[in-house]
Amino acid sequence: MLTRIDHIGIACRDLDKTVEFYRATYGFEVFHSEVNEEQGVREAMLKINDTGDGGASYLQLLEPIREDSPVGKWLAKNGEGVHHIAFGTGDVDADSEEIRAKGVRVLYDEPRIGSMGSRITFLHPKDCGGVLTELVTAAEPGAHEGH
Ligand code: MC0
Repeated sequence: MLTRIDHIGIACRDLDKTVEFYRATYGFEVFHSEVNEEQGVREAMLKINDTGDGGASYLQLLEPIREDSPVGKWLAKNGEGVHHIAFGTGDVDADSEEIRAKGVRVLYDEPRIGSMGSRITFLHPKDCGGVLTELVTAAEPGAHEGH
């Protein structure tokens, strides 16, 4: 069951500059940052609030580390802006199978590793009204306490 907005992914060209914009404008601080080689991004997670399901909601700022990565390709075509939305679930495997059975293309056969050790998959934007949609199951509580 999808129980929260886990994050909104925002594509940017300069992660440090964008982090500074969110800090100076809204007071949001970096909770965690990492490079995800497989996804081709350097990212910063800004925690907005905890949620009633034991998880949290974040803004995820994404800078491509390769031009031919999903975010690199998207930036070249669209410029900076909202890249995807992610829903949180306690069971990404069950939810992705249920959604696949409804005829929506799930991009991965098995969930892959996302931010902070989470397990993630994506739904094709062309089957979701133009919105690239991610499903996320967070790592066990305590596995990642930030940075
Ligand atoms: C592409 N399209 C999008 C889109 N990206 N539409 C809405 N939102 C997006 N973000 C559209 C294009 O405009 C194009 O439409 C069509 O989809 C095909 O796009 P393409 O540029 O030819 O690229 P493809 O087909 O090679 O790849 C698109 C696809 C890919 C969605 C399959 O980007 C993908 O696998 N994304 C999932 C992984 C990802 O995004 N990783 C980065 C975040 P037209 O009409 O022109 O045909 S990593 C992340 O977020 C992790 C770290 C985490 O959360 O923990």
